[in-house]
Amino acid sequence: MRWDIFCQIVDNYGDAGVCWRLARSLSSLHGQEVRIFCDDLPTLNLLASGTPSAIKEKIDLQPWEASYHNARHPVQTPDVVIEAFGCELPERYLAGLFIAPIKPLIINLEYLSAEPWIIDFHAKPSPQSHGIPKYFFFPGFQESVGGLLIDPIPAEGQIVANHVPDLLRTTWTKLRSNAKRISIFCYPGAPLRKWLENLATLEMEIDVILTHGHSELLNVYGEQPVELPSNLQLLSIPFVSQDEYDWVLSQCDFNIVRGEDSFVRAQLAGKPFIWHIYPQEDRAHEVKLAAFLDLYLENTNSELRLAVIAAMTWAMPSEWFKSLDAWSTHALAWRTQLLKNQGDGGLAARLIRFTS
Ligand code: TRH
Repeated sequence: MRWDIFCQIVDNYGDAGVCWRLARSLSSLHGQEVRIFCDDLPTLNLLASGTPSAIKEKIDLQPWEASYHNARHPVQTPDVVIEAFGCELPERYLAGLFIAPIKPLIINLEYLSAEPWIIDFHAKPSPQSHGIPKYFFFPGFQESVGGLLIDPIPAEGQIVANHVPDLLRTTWTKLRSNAKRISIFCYPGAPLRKWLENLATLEMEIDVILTHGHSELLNVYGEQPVELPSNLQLLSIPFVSQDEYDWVLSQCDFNIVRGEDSFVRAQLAGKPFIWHIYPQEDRAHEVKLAAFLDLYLENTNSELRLAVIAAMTWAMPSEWFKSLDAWSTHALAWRTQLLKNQGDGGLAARLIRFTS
């Protein structure tokens, strides 16, 4: 089938991250023909830059405006149109669909959620006055919803050091072999400075990998630049490609992640993590986090449960770090369970089945 994916990058990288991962899955795993229309091609290209060229070359990346030409004859009608995160299709593109002899299916690809209510809304029609069929599609964890983007599935465990991506080589030479390794990718509201200061009070060596922009974030928080005891080493890395970032997650003992894509990747890395969920004004994010924790902690004992909840709600590391080993074992078991649940191919495969 032919797929047109519409991607509008609002403020962060998540929209591009999800669209790219979906496109590569549809194309490389399922042999679909995919075009992405994006309003910020440089960002999309940056994320995609680490993807093997044999995969990348098959996906047609176009600026948003290129979709307007659809109103000309002959119309290049896709079979499926994806509105990522409910972005609105350009009117001139829609106009082309009106005159197309065979109408595509439009899919409103929603935000990932672990909340049970999505089961009732997933795959339901969204009737439009223009008459082109449109459906809601909810990514999620349960069997009866849209699934997760799991491609590419990272290898279990840590990869040997000689595979270090070029951009990360200098940083990797500074890592200490006995130190715990933590990567950080969170939103500005996190109590990061206090968290790191507390982390430094633990009697162990810890290397902290700050993703792009986070060291600046740290110094903005306090009047003084951060000065921490030497058991804690802070290392900044540049913005890397999506595949390279996945690799970083797999190399750490603990990760702090944020929007939907890094959240899923942290789980596939099989490592403990804090999900710094995107904060919403009406505090809807707290309900979403609780729904995820209900699933994630279903089979854990009360000690680990309390430790994970404390960590995910930004309690200081000294309160829960002693549970890291038990949490690591759980994270691996959760990864196995997740891959089993998504054994039907996850989101990309479920989309194909739904639209075929
Ligand atoms: O960028 P995000 O904060 O995106 C979020 C989410 O989509 C959220 O649901 C939405 O409401 C909000 O934006 C507006 O986080 P996310 O989803 O984890 O996406 C980050 C992407 O960037 C992911 O694909 C990983 C990638 N990435 C890199 O490719 N290189 C890097 O160096 C880093 C740190 C991330």
